[in-house]
Amino acid sequence: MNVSKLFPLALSAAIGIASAQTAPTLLVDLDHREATSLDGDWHYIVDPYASGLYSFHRELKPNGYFQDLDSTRATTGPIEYDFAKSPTLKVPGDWNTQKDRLYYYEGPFWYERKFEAAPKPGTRVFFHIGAANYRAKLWVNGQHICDHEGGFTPFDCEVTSVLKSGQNSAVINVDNTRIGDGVPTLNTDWWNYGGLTRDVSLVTVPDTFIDDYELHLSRKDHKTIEGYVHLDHAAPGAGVHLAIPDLKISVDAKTDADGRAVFSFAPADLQTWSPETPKLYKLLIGSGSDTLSDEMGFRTVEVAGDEILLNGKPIFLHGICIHAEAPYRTGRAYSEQDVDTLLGWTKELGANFVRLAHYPHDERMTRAADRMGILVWSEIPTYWALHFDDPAVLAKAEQQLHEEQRRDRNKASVILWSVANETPNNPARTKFLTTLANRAREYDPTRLVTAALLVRNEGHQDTGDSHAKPTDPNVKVIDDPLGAALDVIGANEYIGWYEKTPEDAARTTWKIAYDKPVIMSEFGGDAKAGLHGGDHDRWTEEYQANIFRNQLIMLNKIPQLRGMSPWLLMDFRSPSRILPGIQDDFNRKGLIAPDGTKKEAFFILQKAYKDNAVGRPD
Ligand code: GCB
Repeated sequence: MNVSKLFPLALSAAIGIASAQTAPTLLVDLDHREATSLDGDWHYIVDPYASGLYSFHRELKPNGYFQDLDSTRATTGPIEYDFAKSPTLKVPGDWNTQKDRLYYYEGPFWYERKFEAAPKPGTRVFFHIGAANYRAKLWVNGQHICDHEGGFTPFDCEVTSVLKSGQNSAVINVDNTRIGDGVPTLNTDWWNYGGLTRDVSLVTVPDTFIDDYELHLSRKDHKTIEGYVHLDHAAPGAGVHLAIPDLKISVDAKTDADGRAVFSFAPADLQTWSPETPKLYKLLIGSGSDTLSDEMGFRTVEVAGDEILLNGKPIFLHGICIHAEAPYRTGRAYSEQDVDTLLGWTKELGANFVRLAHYPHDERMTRAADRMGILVWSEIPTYWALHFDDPAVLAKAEQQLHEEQRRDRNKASVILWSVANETPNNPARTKFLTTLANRAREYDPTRLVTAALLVRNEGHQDTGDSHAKPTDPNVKVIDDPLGAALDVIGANEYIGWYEKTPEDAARTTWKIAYDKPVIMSEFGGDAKAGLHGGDHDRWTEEYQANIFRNQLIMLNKIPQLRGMSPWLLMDFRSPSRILPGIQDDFNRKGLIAPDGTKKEAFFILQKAYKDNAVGRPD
C-alpha cells in the first residue's frame, strides 16, 4: 500500500465532510460574557508537509471527498492518524516552548479536542479564538467553519448550525509558516511562536445580541459621552438600554436600519480617567434578552501644536516598550499573571505609558492598563519591509488594524494607534501607510495615529536601512514623508549601540521637519544580566546603563519631545540573537532579564522617571 497516499486522505477525513463556512467576526467585550472555556489539553499532530490538507499531487482537498475514509477506519482498522492517540499540549500556549522538539518548528500543525455542548433554541453559539499564529482553519463536527489570517487578533466564528447536544469535536489547523506577503513578512526581530496562543472558548448569545458598541468622551466639550451600540440580527427600531449607575445615567435609544442605536448624554460630576485617577465606571447595556457589562473610563486625548493633551492638559509620556514575552517561563505571554508581572514592573519603573510592541497583545494587557492607569501605544505588525506594493497585503494590514481597534477602542488607556515600525522610506510604503493611517482615523476619530519612523543622519539619505552609518555627524533628522500622515511622530534610534558611542548621544542634536509631538519610541542596547565591566564593555550592565545616562541628556534637549519608550522592559526571544553565552536566542535589550533580575539601567530610568528628570514636570 502507498502510505504516502493514505495519510493525507485519512487526516483530512477527520476534518472535512461538508462545509458550513462563515466569515469570522469579532464580538466586542467578549471577556465580560459568560463563556465555556475550551482551554486545557488539546491533542496535536505536527504536519510539516501539510499532508492533512493536500493530496499527494498537492491538490487542496475539497470537503466531502473523504467520507469513505471514516468507513475505512471502521472496516479495515486504524489508519495513519489518530488524534486520540496523539500527545497533548496546553491551550493557550505556543508550541515552541512546550515541547523541546517543537522549539524551531514553523509550519502546519493540527489541534483536536472533544467538548460538551447543550445548545438551546433561540440562541447562537460562537467559537472564540483569542489568537492563532499565523493562519487558522476551524472545523467543528467535521464541518469547515472558518479561516483566519493574522496572529495577534481575536476572531469569532458562528457554529450554531453544526453544534450538537452532547459531545462535539473541534479540529483547528494552525500554520505559522512565515510568508512574504504576510503581516508581518518574512523577517522580524522576535520569535515566531506558533499555535493557539490565547484563550479558546464557546460563547452563547441570544438570536439578536450586542456584538459591538463604542462610547467615548467628546473632544468638543469634554463633557458629553457619545457613541453607539450595535445589535446583530436586529429589526429596525429595536430598543437598547444603557446605564452607568454611578453617574445616574439610564438612557434608551432605538436601532436604525443598520442595527445601530446612537447615544449622547452629559453626566454631571464625571470623573475623567487619567494615570493618576484611573476611574472606571460600571456600564450596563441591555437589549431584549441580551445584557452586557463593562468597566469603562472616559477621557479625551488630542494634539495641539506639539503638545499631547490628556483631558485638555499637556502630558509627558514616561514609557517603556514591552514585547508579549512571558516573564519567568518565556514563550508567548497570555495569562493574568504574565500581565501582572509585566505591568507591575512598569509601575515600579515609574512609567505612565507602555508601547505594546509590535502587535496587539492579549486583551488582559489593555484591561489591566485601564485599571492601573497606564497609557498605551498599540500597534499592528506592519514591521520592516512588508510587500507595500501588493494590494492584498494592504487588505491584510487593514483587517488586523480593524480587529485591533474593534477589540480595544473602549479602553481609556489606549491613546495611540501605530501603523508601522521602521519601514523603508519609498513612495509605495508611504502610500500604503497613509491609507492605513486614514483608515485608523476613520474607524476611530477619538485617538491619535502614530508610527515608529527611522531617522537619518544629516548629510545622509535615508536608505531604508534600519540603522545609520557609524561615520555620520551628530545631527539626527526626522523628515520621513510619512510624518505628514501622523498626529504624533515616533522615532527609533540606537546611538551608542548600532552606531557610535554612548557619549555621542549626549552630543547629538535633532532637526525635526514637523511641528508635531515627538515620542522617542525606541533606544537602548543589550546587556546580559549579571555581566559586569567598564562603561565601554559591550554586553555589560554598565555599558547599557551608560547608554541610558547619555540618552537622557540628549532627550532633555529636544524641545518637542512629548514622550519616550526605550527598548525595552524585558529580554525577549529572537532567532537572530545567537551569540553564545550572551544572547543565546534572546535580544538582551531588556531592563529586566526573563528571570526577573533588574539590570543597572532599570534603576537609572526609574530614578529619572520618579524625579521627573526627563520631559517637563507634569
Ligand atoms: C528595532 C526594532 C525592534 C528591534 C530592535 C533591536 O529598531 O524596532 O523590533 O528588536 O530594534 O533590538 O535591534
